[in-house]
Amino acid sequence: MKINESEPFENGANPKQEQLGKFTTDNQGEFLTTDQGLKINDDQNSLKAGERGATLLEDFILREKITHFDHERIPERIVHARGSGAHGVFELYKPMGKYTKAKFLNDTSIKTPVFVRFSTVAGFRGSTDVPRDVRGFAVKFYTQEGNYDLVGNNMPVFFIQDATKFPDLVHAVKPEPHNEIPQAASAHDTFWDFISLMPEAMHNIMWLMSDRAIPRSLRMMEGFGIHTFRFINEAGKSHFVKFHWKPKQGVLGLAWDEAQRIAGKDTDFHRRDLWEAIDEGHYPEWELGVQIVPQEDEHKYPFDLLDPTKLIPEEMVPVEIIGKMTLNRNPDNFFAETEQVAFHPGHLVPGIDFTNDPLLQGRLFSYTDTQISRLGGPNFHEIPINKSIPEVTNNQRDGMHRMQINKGKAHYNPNSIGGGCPFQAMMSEGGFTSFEERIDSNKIRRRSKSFFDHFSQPELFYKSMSADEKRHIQDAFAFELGKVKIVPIRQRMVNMLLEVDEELAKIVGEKLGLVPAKLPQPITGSIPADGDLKHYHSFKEKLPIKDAPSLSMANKLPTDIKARRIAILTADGVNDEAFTKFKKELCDMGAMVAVIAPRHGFVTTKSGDQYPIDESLLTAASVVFDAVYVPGGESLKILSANTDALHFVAEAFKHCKPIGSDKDAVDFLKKAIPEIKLQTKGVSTKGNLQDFVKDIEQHRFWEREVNPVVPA
Ligand code: HDE
Repeated sequence: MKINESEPFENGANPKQEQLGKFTTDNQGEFLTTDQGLKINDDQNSLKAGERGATLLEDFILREKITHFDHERIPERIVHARGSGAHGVFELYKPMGKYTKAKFLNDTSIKTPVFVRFSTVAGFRGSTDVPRDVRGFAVKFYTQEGNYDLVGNNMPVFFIQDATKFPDLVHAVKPEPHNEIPQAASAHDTFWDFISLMPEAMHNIMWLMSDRAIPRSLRMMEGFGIHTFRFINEAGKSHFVKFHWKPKQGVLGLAWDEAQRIAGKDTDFHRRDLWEAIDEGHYPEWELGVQIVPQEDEHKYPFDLLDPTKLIPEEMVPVEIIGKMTLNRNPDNFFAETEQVAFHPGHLVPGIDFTNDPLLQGRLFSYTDTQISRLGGPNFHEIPINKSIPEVTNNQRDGMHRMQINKGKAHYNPNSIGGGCPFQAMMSEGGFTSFEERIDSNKIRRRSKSFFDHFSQPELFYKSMSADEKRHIQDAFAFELGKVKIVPIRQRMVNMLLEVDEELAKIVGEKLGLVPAKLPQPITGSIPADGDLKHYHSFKEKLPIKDAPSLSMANKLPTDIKARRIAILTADGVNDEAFTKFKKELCDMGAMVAVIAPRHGFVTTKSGDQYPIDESLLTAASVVFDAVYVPGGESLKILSANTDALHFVAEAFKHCKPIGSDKDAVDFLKKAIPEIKLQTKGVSTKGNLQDFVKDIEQHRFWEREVNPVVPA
């Protein structure tokens, strides 16, 4: 059966959900069976030679169960092993026919199902969600023309300019080979050794040292396709395009100290946050934006559009918002969906094509190759989560775990026995054709000179940061390099920073006890054995802008408190109104509110009403909340005598979070934070909901870090 091209996308139907539905089972009301469908009578006792005798080899039920168990694990992804997925839908705001013929970007009535996987890069599958790391942001669009994958990151640039360096980069950042230390961390010798010899990495390194690398939530980060792609319209005209995902939830980060504590308190912090937000109906949304550059303008910019270590500042080419993605359904089964999903930047639809970005070109080989070893063979496209909506009809045959049963004997093209089927599609029938690009050149192993400005964009990035963001970047460098044992590597990095920004180099140098020095030219470690050195000199191109506000997270705060986590810290004897009114009003605004008390069970208010406690101080930690509110009442006596309660508030203050309270909770706050200034920004002690909510929208009050009052 062939799926009618448009039918499943109309009438609000979700064709992917329907397709997946055919593969799901919940065992409800069913007998327990073997893999062959045989009903099992006893699944708890193996077959033995007598009640106390040895187990018999004959026990095929036992053998099947244990054999299957023995093979439950598949190799984890070599990078991006730790991830979280969700289903959703993409809706187009306006037809993009002027630029692309892709159907899902032309018809605003179509709702395209998507599956998204967010990930960290360096850590193993079971590692923490909150290391300092790039985050993967991979989206599979199940379009009526086949699957389109936008496999991006939460940062708009990459570390290297050529795919051949990727294995080196990944070896350098992964745990060191002799002792497999450290896990999910870049703060070690091999990573910084490599980076200090790789000036092209500096732009991505600046992003990595910024708060972008410790997102507050997967819901609160931007996504980028990084490479320049092409849009191709019906007339065959090409435009260059860069893709952006802009979260409606704002772009927010954690404090570094907080991230390290979360790694111990809740390693699944991001996974849990995404799951619970979707589960509770706070569906995260991102708008899809495009930066479009006409083909004729390819050489108009002081950077090369093919260089993946460069972005196009939004101040130079604005981002046009064209649609919205909503994540509205959690996976039914982590392994079947999130683990087995296979992304590939080469999964294209007509109307979208590649450029010659040498990093992108290398990726096109890697992704199929890695799925073959990870998912066990060439038929991974048949795994339900990877299946396209249009039926697959081709002459690919056999291989491990083949599901499709192809009838007939013509499995080659051209054929006459099968009536010439399956047919090639003409362009008018949706047949894909590659963009015809004229190339007249020597075959050569060399980088273009236009790729050798490694520092103007890192400088622009640093200069565009707020004072708080700059301080975080300085601290991050000092932390990471402080963990490096080999001092010459630290020195090379501090010297490298001098090429980016003198102030930054000096401050980081100061923290490490080093004085930045000018690097010799050429400074790149990517010089071939017979390389002519003159080809490898770095330079700094003059950018037409000095400041790009679009790069700063400080300009991307949310405008509401939806799905933000607020702790109401209380105990028995709390004043009824203060407690119930605040809780209700915060929940009505879409916040995720948890009642935290010294023990589990119920909290009894002053009037004797009882309310369930969500988490006790035995298990809860302030680091997993965005803000804390302390209502007044007799409860304050209990809290004042509880060191965990005092620590809870002090830690929230240390991490610059909004703290709200009733008037009578002031003494409790002063006991928790003796040097607290009640007029400090982000502390509202008048029991005023509006003040507290405004502070939560603000997210953090980073200026508290300048003169910290909470020790460690
Ligand atoms: Fe990937 N990358 N990558 N990468 N990448 C993989 O594919 C690779 C690069 C990205 O949630 C692997 O299925 C090479 C850039 C994401 O399943 C592998 C190069 C960007 C994910 C691979 C790059 C990415 C991957 C590992 C340099 C941002 C996770 C498992 C040429 C634009 C997808 C897998 C998921 C995964 C190779 C560079 C993003 C080995 C060779 C640049 C989000 O194929």
